Amino acid sequence: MKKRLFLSAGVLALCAVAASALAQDNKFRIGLILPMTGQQATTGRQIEAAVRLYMAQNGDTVAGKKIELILKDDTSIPDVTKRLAQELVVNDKVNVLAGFGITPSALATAPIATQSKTPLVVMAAATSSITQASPYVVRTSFTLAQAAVAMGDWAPKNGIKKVVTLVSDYGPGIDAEKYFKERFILSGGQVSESLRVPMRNPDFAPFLQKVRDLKPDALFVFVPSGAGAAVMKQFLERGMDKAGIKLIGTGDVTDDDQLNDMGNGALGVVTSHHYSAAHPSALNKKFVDAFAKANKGLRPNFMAVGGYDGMRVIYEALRATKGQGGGDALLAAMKGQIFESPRGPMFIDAQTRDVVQNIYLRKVEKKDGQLYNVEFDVIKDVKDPGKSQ
Ligand code: VNL
Repeated sequence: MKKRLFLSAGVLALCAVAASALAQDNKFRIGLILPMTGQQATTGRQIEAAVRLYMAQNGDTVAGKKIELILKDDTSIPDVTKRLAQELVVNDKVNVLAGFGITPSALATAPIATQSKTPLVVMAAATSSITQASPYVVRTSFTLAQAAVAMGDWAPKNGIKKVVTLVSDYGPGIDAEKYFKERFILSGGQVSESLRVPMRNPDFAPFLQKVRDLKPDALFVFVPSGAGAAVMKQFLERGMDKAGIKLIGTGDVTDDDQLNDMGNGALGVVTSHHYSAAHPSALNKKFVDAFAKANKGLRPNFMAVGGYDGMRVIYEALRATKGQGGGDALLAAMKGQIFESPRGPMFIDAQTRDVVQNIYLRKVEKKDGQLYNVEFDVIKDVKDPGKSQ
């Protein structure tokens, strides 16, 4: 018994030595947790491609540290995300956690960031409350509140008085519904019904039938990236456009990952969002071209830009801390970063650790034979409206 105790103490000591050797080697480890399979796989594919592009363009050595990317597939199951994060922190000694395709995955992992003092860079998930779940969360994606408020202001000024809302029934959908509704009603709009569809394996048909019967001026939609094409298809199949019902929403529904395959029925759909592959800047053109070249012609969507900018925030924090900082120093160096993204100007609000950025109004148009979200108006430097309460 004594001997066994002694042995396990020895093993433990060895582990501790190995762990501290790992922590002091010349590597900087990024634990990237993404949904690479399952319902949210397109989000994982887009972000992984963008992260690898950023590394290819900016090198894999920063402030004398070799960047090591450790990619894990959480299949968008929050319990799996959390377990993977724990393993990455304890076994791999990652310096930063990044990725997080959906809100429940980010929320499940936030306590691990807090306990281990590890910065957690949210590249996709977009419910306002995520940054409040841990002081170590930094976000480079967007919030649904940011995008939905812009549509709530635009719609009533453009002949849309009566709306039905249809959202995915979880964090970002509930935020989209709330912030759209609040602004829309403030300008005299009327929301006749608010419908919520299950997040997993949604069937939009019965909901769309209901919308058709209610005959609003427009249907406001939020569905997560990857589900937009199914909504569009069923909207058109039911002849809702011909019945005079417009489709509006946050830009998740006309996601650049799927938009070009949605067909001409998508023409004219107006959405509000922070990123379009058609954003007319030199930097974005370079980004879109390089991304397509490295990925068999794939067009980057708003998930990709969240991943790309997330890497920028991590690289610059490592540079600013000269490769010597722990989690707290890295976090401090992430706060307040200001730079030009392919989406336009953005910064990380030092108080909230959330992204401040332009929100654009865009209309689906054909350009060079392809469907794009063409920006026609902008609301500058939008802070997350979900932080004011
Ligand atoms: C979320 C928000 C996910 C917006 C999305 O696609 C999206 C989220 C996967 O916070 O879960 O488009």
